[in-house]
Amino acid sequence: MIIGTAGHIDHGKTALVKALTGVDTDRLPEEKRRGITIDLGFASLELDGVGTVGVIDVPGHEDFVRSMVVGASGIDLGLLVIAADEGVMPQTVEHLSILQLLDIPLIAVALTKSDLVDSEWIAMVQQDVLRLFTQKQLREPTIMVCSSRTGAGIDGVRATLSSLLMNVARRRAGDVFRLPIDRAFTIKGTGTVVTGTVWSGELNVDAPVFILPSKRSTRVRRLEQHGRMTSRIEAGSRAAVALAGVEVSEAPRGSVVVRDETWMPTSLFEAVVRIDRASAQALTSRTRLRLHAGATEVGAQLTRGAVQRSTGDALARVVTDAPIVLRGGDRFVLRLPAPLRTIGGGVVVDPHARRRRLPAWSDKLALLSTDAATRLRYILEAQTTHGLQKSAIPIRVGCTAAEVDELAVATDAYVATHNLFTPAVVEQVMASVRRIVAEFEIRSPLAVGVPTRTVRESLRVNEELADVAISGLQGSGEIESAGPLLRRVGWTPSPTARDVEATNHLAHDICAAEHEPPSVGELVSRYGSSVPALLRILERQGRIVQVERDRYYDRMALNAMIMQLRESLKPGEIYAPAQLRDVLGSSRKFLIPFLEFCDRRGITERRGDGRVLKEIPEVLLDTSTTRS
Ligand SMILES: Nc1nc2c(ncn2[C@@H]2O[C@H](COP(=O)(O)OP(=O)(O)OP(=O)(O)O)[C@@H](O)[C@H]2O)c(=O)[nH]1
Ligand SMILES: [Mg+2]
Repeated sequence: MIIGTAGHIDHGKTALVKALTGVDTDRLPEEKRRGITIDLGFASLELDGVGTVGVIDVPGHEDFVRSMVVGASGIDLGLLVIAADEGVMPQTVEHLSILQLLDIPLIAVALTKSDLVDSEWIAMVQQDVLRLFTQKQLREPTIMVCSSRTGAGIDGVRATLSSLLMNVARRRAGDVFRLPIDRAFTIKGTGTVVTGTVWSGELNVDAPVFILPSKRSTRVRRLEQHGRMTSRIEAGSRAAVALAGVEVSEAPRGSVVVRDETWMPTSLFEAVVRIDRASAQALTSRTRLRLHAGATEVGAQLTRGAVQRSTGDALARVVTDAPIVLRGGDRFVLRLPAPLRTIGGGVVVDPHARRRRLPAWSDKLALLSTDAATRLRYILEAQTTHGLQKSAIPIRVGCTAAEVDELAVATDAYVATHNLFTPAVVEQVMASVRRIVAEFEIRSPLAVGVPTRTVRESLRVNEELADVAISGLQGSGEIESAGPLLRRVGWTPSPTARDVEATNHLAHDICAAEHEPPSVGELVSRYGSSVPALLRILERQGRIVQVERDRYYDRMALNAMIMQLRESLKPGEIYAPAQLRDVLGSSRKFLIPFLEFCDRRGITERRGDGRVLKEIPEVLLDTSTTRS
């Protein structure tokens, strides 16, 4: 569990952390000199019934809000510190907004410096605090009155934190590992060490890991959790990871340690955003914003789609200046650079969005109710015929691997071997298959079916989706396959009387020409465009054999030519084309394709330009039983 402080400058955050833990987290010389916190501070707190809790102390100064966002990301409880003498101040409000945008599960208020004011004043400040939470539509917080100077109320703070954290749900088990790096330094003898809050998953010593977005791969040398050496770190803890063979510069704040290879950096994502009304009006897709996600800060621009009137929530496409690491469901904060202020934030609904027009608004997407099933449905619809790889879902959608099947059921997704598709897309592709087959039947009434390959090529969709659609139609008894062909169940070719007559002409012409039959082209010019289909009918009847792409032979004539070869050639001896021409009496134009046909059938074998007759059993000579 992790507690993060929040609150206006000088309101007593660091003093309260020290009163609770004994640790002065302001360790930089500049922090000591100026008496303010500049960078994140870390301490551990032992809480009855909870165990060791990590504490992150953040700066309150308005110039360091970016560090505050880093510290507040991934915490379980936001401790909003308000000095009783000053009450609610600008960064009290801004920090509270950030905790809310980051969806921190618990927010509690510590009213410090109670030694400086009387009880009447405290009651007044408490009212202000409650009003602020109401304005932000936040649940009424627990308010703890205390003084770090006198120690009054400090035990009460400790007890209240215990009871609040006891009821916080543990992070999901079996999730992918992620640790956003908030500090990186070198320790003599150990090398590069990075620290951060473990957002999800577990990690063991010696595990191979990656640093993103640089994709640098490395290995875990040593681990510390809440300041103690350990062999394993877990979600919801503060951890230090010693990385093998990595320079500090290769693992800067803002990069992320992950283990699974499915993590990928992104610079285009889709999100639901909520921008405060005053800023929203001036915001265009060219406005340059600062985006804070986890420990990362990056320049970004966003294009908003339809806005929901009541809440101001909008779908948005966000383009970042540099690649960042995001997961479905991640929260982020948006700030305007000049004047620097927080204007809103959002939740990632598709971290790896495709370039497209944003879809219409759906109420399910609302910032505060976007769950994993909603995100999966949204992504699947965006993926259309591309489908969504199952292995990518835990990161893309933001769920554990164990939840994937359940989510697929919840969204009615069609589950193929590797991908998920929406039922609508499967139905749409099935309709295309029906249309392609029907059109083919109309155009080629003599065909026995459409080559399955032709159907797949015309569909132009993910292979797996084509399979799903075709086998779906086979399953429902609409379509059947016949060898490499597909056809409507019940389809038979329907030759007309003219076709039958033309077939006889063709068979006759090919037979009469013996070893020099006319080409398909010549036959088309004699009898018209149905010739190729009619030839295939003759071929299926076994009356003719395709010897080259554009020429069929009468089967009897072809067998006679092969017999001629076998009778005239001595096995083992090489014959040049000229000698073979004399044997067969064919001109070169016919001879070469015929010999190549014989090579393919294993009757002859090529040696240089010449041929050797192969010893083969008589039975294989029947050309109708083997197809090229
Ligand atoms: N009287 C009184 N003074 C306090 C108390 N808590 C803190 N202070 C004083 O208030 C000043 C600021 O305290 P810090 O704890 O540094 O405040 P902070 O919120 O950490 O400030 P930043 O980190 O710079 O935002 C210091 O001089 C503290 O001694 C308190 O309970 N009572
Ligand atoms: Mg401080």
